[in-house]
Amino acid sequence: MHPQFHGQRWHTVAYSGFNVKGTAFKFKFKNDNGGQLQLGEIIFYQTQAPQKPASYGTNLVDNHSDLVRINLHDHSARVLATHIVPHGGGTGKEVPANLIDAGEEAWNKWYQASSNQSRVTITMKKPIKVEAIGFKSANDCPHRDPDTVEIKYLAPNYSNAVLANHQLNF
Ligand SMILES: [Ca+2]
Repeated sequence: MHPQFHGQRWHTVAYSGFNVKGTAFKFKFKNDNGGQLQLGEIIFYQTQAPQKPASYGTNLVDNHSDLVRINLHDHSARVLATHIVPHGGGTGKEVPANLIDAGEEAWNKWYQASSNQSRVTITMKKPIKVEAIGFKSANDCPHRDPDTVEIKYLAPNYSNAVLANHQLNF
C-alpha cells in the first residue's frame, strides 16, 4: 500500500476492485504477533453515495478518490464479533459496534484480548453495493493490529463467497 505510512495510528488501508452486492460481510482477522486484536473501523465504499457523505472522512487511499464512504448507519447495520473484551476494555467502550463509527476518540475501536483470531460480521437490512473496503487501525498498540484479513460476503441469493484475502500493512 503506502509504505511511508507504515506504523502510523488511525491509518486506513483500502482495497478496491470489488463490485458486489451483499447483505452481510464477514471478516476473519488474524494477528501473527500475539493473542490480541484491535481495529478502529471497517469502511465500505461505492462510487455513488446513497446520500451526501458530509460528515465523513476523506482519508481514502489516493488512487480511489472517486469512491465515497457508505454511512452504514443509514443501512441499519449491525456488527458482531466472535471475541470481545470484557467490560469494554480500559475505556469501557471498545465494543464491535465502534467498527462502523467514524471518529478518533481513544475508545472508538473494537478490542479483544482472548484470541489471535476473531471473526467480525457486519449485517445490513438490505443488500448494499460495495466497491472497496478499508480498514482503519486503532489509536495505539500496533502489536494488536491484525496482520491478515479474509473477507467473505453473503449475496442476496444467500450464497457465501470469498471476496479477498489481504495482508494488512498499517
Ligand atoms: Ca471506530
